[in-house]
Amino acid sequence: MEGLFHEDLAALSDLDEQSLLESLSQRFKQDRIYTYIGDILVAINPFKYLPLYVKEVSERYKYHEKSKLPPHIFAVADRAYQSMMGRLATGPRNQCIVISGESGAGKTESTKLLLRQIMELCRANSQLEQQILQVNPLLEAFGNAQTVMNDNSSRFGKYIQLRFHNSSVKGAKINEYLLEKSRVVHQDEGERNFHIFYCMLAGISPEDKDMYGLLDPTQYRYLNGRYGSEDIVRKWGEKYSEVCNAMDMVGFQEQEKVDMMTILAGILSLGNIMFEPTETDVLKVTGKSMGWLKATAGQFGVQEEELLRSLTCTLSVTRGEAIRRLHNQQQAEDARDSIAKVAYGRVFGWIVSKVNELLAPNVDFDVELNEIGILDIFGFENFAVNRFEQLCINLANEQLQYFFNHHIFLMEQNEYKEEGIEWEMISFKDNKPILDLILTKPIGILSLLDEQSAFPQASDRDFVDKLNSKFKSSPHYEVVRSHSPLFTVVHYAGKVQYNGGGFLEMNRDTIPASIRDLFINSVTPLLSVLFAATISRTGTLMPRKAKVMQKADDNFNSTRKQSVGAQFKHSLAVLMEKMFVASPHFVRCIKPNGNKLPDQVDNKRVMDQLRYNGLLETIRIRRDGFSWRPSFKEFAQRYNILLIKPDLPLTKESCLSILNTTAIHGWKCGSSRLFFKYWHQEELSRLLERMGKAALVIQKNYLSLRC
Ligand code: AD9
Ligand code: MG
Repeated sequence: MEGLFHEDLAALSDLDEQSLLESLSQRFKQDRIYTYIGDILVAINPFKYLPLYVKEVSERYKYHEKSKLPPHIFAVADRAYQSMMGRLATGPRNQCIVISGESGAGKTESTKLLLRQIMELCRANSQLEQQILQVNPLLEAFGNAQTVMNDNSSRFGKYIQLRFHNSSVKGAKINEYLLEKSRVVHQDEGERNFHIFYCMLAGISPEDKDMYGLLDPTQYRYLNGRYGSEDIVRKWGEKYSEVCNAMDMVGFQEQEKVDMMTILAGILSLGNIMFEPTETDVLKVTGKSMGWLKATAGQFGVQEEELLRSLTCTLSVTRGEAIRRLHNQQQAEDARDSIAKVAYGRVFGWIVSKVNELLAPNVDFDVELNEIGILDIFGFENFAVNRFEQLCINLANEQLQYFFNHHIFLMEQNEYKEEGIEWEMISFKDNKPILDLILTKPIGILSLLDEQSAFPQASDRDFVDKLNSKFKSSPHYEVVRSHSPLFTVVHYAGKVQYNGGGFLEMNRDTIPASIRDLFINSVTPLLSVLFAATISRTGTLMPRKAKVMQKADDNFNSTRKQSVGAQFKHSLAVLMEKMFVASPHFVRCIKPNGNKLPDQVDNKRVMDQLRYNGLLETIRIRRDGFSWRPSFKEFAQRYNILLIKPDLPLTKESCLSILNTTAIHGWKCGSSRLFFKYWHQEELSRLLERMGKAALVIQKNYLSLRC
């Protein structure tokens, strides 16, 4: 029984699914939430405070030897940092930490802990570090919301790139992926709008409330009457001051903050405008709605009549002739909601680009910067109703699972084959066919969606019919017999039924020219900047003047606007490119139960996650495989000091001579590289360190002799 609850599962000789589950859950019951599988960290969300992250622990994990301390997220930070500094091993200096797990599994908390510890490790320029840490509360307030799966669910994906020169951080960049804008206008049962609305309403002073024209929270339709108890409101209020502090700290101007809050207030008022049909087909806005219209116009800094016009009709120009098309009630409501979504989306994009401007590294171009990237995306989701956004979120998770599989299983085992290492193949669940189902051109779900989105007359039903006819025999697709446009994708993490309703519109995401013009002419400076700017290919906001410097994006912007699906696909591809050339570190988060409760393990749930994460196969490959595979040249260059022969040729023979002087065993030699177990790196580092210390002593003795 003893070895069963081991800190490193890859060290166990015999393990099946049941004992893996048992092992993890026994550790969890003792509040040991972290476990290693070789160099991979498994983290189970405790859903309670644990004294694991205090100063003393943080200090202990700095420059430590992995095998001497219990598994910890801080150890991952340390390893990434040391590898970035070139202290641990050969391989690319740029690092990426990939955190995965379903919604509520603990990815964002892990990201925050990693960031904090990395900042601790490179203590040098304290203001920049504080700014980098302060970005999080700001992004969370605008980009997170309560869902049924997580009270603080990330509704956007982010890749944080920390840039270093030598040991100190010089700047940071945040890439954001696909904010779930539809949440601004609609939330399903048990869910909320973005945190910032509640924070603002709870924390704002009475004077500011008047200034922004805000009323009682229960009045706002977009908040759906879900405000909360007194206790919750107090917490929102505290969060608001935190957000305001963060904005000051990061460097937002006073006027920018005022504008931002005014736009948020405008979005809330806008949501309350209702339309009444008349006999003449012209929609009317009366009574209370008239009041909301006036309020919105004031808050957005636009003319009331023009706002009304852009809600109730569409103006299009055909062969030089302006044609006005009146909206019906549904179209007017859609126009209202799309203004709210686009305004919120632009504010969010602006915050991210502003943060990037403020955190951009202030160094000469010829200074080489190394990078640690941390990926925290939205986890796999399966709600009662799954929309276009869920498809994109789940696609991102498929992509990450593929990245993991590729690194851990494919690349490694291919190398064994190529290099003539004796090896019994370990099979794994390859999710490439699911990625292909969604991404392949011209016949993948996203391409077919684009094809249908290009037809103004096409309906969501047409789109789903098309999917049904193309994929009915695919093992990863299921046709759903229903009047609604439903379809099912069999993802790596389970079946998800999607509602195709709204897919075409969300994918097109066009803003009518009249709405753009309305906002460009706004007297609220920020609003007019936001609408005069363009959104870059990666989804970030680019003011017109920045565009001049971005030739590639310029070319893109001069062509037809890309669909949301195509943009997302592109930004994922760019992300993967970055990640494939960095040294990866994996953190696999596990959600112990669906109730968000401490000390509770739902065995079936956890087993499902272990299975779809492929953890058992991962244990096997980490136990039997060789995760560190330096070329002869890389190895000889780094470890020649062990032979005290600096001019050693960088050949296989030299490597073997070096290794023969050590007591290290269990490695193998291929035709162009060496194959090591994950723990060998630490053993070799220890030898190097000992050698370095010995060299110092010799130098000291030599100097004292000369004196
Ligand atoms: V989502 O895909 O964004 O919906 P995440 O990011 O995986 O999801 P998150 O990190 O937000 O989940 O964790 C959910 C909640 O679990 C947090 O709000 C905390 O209340 C709780 N949590 C997660 N990790 C820890 C931890 N290490 N210690 C204590 C934790 N609580
Ligand atoms: Mg999250």
